[in-house]
Formats: sequence, C-alpha cells, structure tokens
Amino acid sequence: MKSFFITFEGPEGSGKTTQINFLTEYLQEKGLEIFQTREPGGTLIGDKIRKILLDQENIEMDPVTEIFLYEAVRVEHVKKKIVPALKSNKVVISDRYYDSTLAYQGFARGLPPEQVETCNHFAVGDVHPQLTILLDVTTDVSAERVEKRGYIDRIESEGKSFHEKVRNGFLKIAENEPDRFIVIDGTKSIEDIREVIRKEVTRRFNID
Ligand code: Z5A
Repeated sequence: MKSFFITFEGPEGSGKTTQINFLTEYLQEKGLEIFQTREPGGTLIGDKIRKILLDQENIEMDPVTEIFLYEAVRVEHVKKKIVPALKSNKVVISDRYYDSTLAYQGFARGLPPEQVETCNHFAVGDVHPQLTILLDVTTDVSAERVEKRGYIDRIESEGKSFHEKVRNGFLKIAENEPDRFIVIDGTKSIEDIREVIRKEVTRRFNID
C-alpha cells in the first residue's frame, strides 16, 4: 500500500474542493485508501475553532490571535488525523495546510514571514506534504465564484488588495519550492485541470 500526503492551496473559490473530489475518486479506483480532509477543521476541536475563525462577528480579531487559532487547529489535525492516516498507509489529501498560513497571515495580514514559519514548524514538526497543488486564479475570478455561492465569511470579506497579496504570496511560496509545488492556471476548464493533476500524481507516486 502507498502512503503519501498531498495538499491543495489557492485563493478562495480556486477549485480546490472540485479537484480534490476528482483526485480522491481516481486514486480510489486505483485501489488506494484516501483520507480527505481540510483546514481549518478536520477534528472536533478544529471544527469548533473554524466557526470562530470564519464568523463575521469576529471581524476585529487580532492577527496574532488568528494565527494561533489556525495553528491550534493544525496541531489537532496533524496529531489526531494526518499522522494516524499516514501510518495506516492512507493517502492524505488536505484542502489547505501551512502554506495558507504563510499566504494569508504572513503575506496578506503582514505578520513577519519568519515568525509565521516558526509557528508552522512548531505545529507540524516534520509532517510535510510531498506534493502541493496550487490552483491560481485572479482576484476577480475568485470574487465572482465566491459571490455565486451566495455567502461570504470573515476572511472573504477582506478587500481586493488583501486578496491580491494572498494570491501573490502563494505564487512566491511556490516559486521558492519548485520541487514540492505544481502551479496550475485555475481558470482552465475543470476537465483540463483534472487531467493535469492526474498525470502529475500518477507520475510522481508511480501509480499504475
Ligand atoms: N485560512 C487562513 O487564513 N489561514 C490558514 O492557515 C488556513 C486557512 C488553513 C477557509 O475557507 C478560509 O481560511 C480561507 C483561508 C483561510 N479564506 N477564505 N476566504 P474555506 O475552507 O471555507 O474555503 P476556501 O478554501 O477558501 O475555498 P472554497 O470556497 O472551499 O473554494 P474551493 O474549494 O477552492 O473551490 P470549489 O468549491 O471547488 O469551487 C468554487 C466554485 O467554482 C464552484 O461553483 C465550482 O463549480 C466552480 N469552479 C471550480 N473550478 C472551476 C473551473 N476550473 N472553472 C470554472 N468554475 C470552476
């Protein structure tokens, strides 16, 4: 049995959930066991903290409080779900992980990137994804897709310049780690993106 860890990153509405569902289905057809998860969330405590993080009423939250809440969710997630799943030979696919913290709390919110990385490291130890798929969409495409969904959360309600910093932050993070990342234009068709992801995952993890 193969066990590996893949994360999906990107601005909101970039198509992560859509593509994660396709990838899960594809790998299951290949006989692999999948643990599909997301951040913030993935555990009982994580889901409770998720509500606090995304609640519009908490608009005044201090950025330091915010990062510690995301990291608290991550500690629970890594220790109680991700590590046990990897140990039992499952493929872990997570919708967001520590790159989101660097993009949102670091590049966009303005916390010093080195401190964000220290916090990330403290939360995850040596549990790193082997592959991170960044779905890149412009701020306008992202806003359009989120608007269609009909509701917006605390983070989505930030202005355009915040979301531009998030997007550019992700691109910079990917540029710094070209071996771990693949960057895909998230405005291509759903089918085209699905094929690129299938090919890359098949090649990287020797799926027959
Ligand atoms: N956050 C943070 O600040 N710090 C952290 O450390 C972490 C997270 C871990 C979580 O939001 C928020 O927390 C997020 C970052 C912050 N901020 N925001 N805002 P979430 O989990 O509720 O949601 P999300 O991850 O931001 O995105 P999403 O709404 O789940 O979208 P998605 O999964 O990327 O996209 P989707 O649901 O697959 O697709 C959205 C729509 O677009 C849907 O109608 C699709 O049919 C359509 N779609 C998808 N692909 C395409 C293509 N290729 N073409 C056309 N239409 C498409």
